[in-house]
Amino acid sequence: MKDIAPAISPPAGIGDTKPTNQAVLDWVHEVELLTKPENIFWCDGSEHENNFLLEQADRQNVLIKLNDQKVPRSYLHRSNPNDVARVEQFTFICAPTKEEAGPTNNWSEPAETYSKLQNMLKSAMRGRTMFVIPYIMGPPDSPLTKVGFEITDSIYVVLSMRIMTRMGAIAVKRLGNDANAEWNRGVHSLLDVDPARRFICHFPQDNAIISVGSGYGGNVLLSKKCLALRIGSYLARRQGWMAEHMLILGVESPQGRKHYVAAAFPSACGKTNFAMLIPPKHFRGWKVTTVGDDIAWMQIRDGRLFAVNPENGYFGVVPGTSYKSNPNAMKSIEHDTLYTNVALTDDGDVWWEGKDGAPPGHAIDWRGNDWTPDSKEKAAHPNSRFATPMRNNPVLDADVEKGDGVPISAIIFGGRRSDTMPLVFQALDWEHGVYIGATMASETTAAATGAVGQVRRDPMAMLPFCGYNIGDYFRHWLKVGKRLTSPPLIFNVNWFRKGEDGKFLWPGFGDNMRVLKWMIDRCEGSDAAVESPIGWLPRPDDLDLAGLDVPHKSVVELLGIDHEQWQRELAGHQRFFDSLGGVVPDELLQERQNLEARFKS
Ligand code: GTP
Ligand code: SPV
Ligand code: MN
Repeated sequence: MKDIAPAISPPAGIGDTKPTNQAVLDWVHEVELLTKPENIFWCDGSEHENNFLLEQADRQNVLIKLNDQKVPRSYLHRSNPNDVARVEQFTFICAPTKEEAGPTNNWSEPAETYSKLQNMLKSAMRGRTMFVIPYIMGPPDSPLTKVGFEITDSIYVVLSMRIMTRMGAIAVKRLGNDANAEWNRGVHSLLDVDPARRFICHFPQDNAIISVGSGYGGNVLLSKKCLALRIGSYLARRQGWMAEHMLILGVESPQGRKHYVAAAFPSACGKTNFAMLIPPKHFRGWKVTTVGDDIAWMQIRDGRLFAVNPENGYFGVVPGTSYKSNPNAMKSIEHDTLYTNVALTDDGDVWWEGKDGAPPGHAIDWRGNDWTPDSKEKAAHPNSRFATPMRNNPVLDADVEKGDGVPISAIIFGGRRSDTMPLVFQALDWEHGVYIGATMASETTAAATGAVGQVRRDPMAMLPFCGYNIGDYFRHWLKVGKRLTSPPLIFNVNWFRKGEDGKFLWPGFGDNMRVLKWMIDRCEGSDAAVESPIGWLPRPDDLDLAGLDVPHKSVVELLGIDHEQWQRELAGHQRFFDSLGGVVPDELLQERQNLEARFKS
């Protein structure tokens, strides 16, 4: 299987509906002159078009059609083995000055970078089709919604964008004919899928993105990390809203009281799973619904935060997904799903580590090699993904299309920490909550290339996604807090604490409802908590643990704070702030002092 494919020749009536906005036409013409494609395919997002492109992709060996009896209307794509995750070291914020990009981003000078990329793009699409994808991010009637256009020479990108965004005519219509309207320009080319020529570059001041040399997810679906988070966060600060790496879920009590919460966990740390949670049996009558699983755009209205999910689909981690861990995800990916880098069974089904049932006796692994249960290699890549429309989710929230967004009662931060961080605690106030988010850390995962399992600071789960100076980002959070008269409560969770035996102490997944319930009770004014140096903590009795098969001793450990570990943690916060070279706002430096003082008193 491959990423790069020759030009396709669609019949009349497919791929020939040009948008009318002159600014778009001029830009496309410019990219055409540079990249010299064989032809241009103007996407309209229709089903007819999608079916045609799926058939072409199958014929070109970019996709494999799966067994229609097993997974109807679904396909498998294998990316180049050198191209299986985001590449943070090749991701750049090309703001006018290095200072604007700040200490956590790679920066390169915009004029030089444009010229370097233009050189790479010269004739890069020769013999290929250039697809023009109009799309919107956000519900059609939301004031937060943004228009983007992505040019790409990858048919896989087109098919993925149709799942992940509201694509085609809807975007052309929303943009209209105003040549000065705000829209994002995204150019993507596979080039030759060579890591040596792989760059993901953002030009926030021009609302522009250029991505070359990759065919993988977060590097190339420019709507997602590039626009909705990196450029999004830059626009959000200037325009007074927030773009965050957060899931959004609704939780309704048996009495019919409903809250929405937003949660920022780093990549592959449990957002999709938490957003689709099924409460344990004991919680009869409680309902959790999904608004979004990866990105939240939030605005302030009447002193409260309201959130929309800008996306239209889920690009989720496959391994570990099962009817046991996440039945709603399993139902979502049973049909109309585009799989990347999972294993293919002999009967045309998909398989991955952690799927229900016994492994197949033989399969083709994610690299395209023979695989048996005796193989040393994994059948599915640890960062293999599904792209599936959010409409497939059986617990999709009824207000997912609501343009005004849903009111947020709580914001949750959380990382993957085998020690130090208790199962849950609550911030003392907004500023303390911002400090907790700013000093968050998590073990690295396969979602980005590089070492896995290393603890690194990942403020608000935005380290790889904040499109400007992180100090200004912290200031923006503090400023938003001042504008909120009913701010969400802020919590921190850790599903990943381990005991002495190296095993997770907490069962996670559906049982996270027990923690969610405590947080919702706190939002409703419950006083079931004790104050500690790090914030409000539940006592074991404050959590509803009925029917849970976890020893009391483990629960005590999960909710405990080890002072020695926390002294190390405090030193880690200090080192992190020091490493940012003076951009950290005074309020957060003060919060660190307060935390230290609380441990001493
Ligand atoms: P991105 O899409 O990369 O932003 O990730 P995400 O935050 O949506 O992560 P996701 O929910 O896909 O989870 C990633 C991995 O964490 C999967 O392997 C899950 O099985 C595992 N995981 C999720 N929730 C839990 C949990 O509560 N406990 C444990 N132990 N593992 C979990
Ligand atoms: C992440 O890495 O946080 C993702 C997957 O959500 S990707 O879209 O590939 O960035
Ligand atoms: Mn993500």
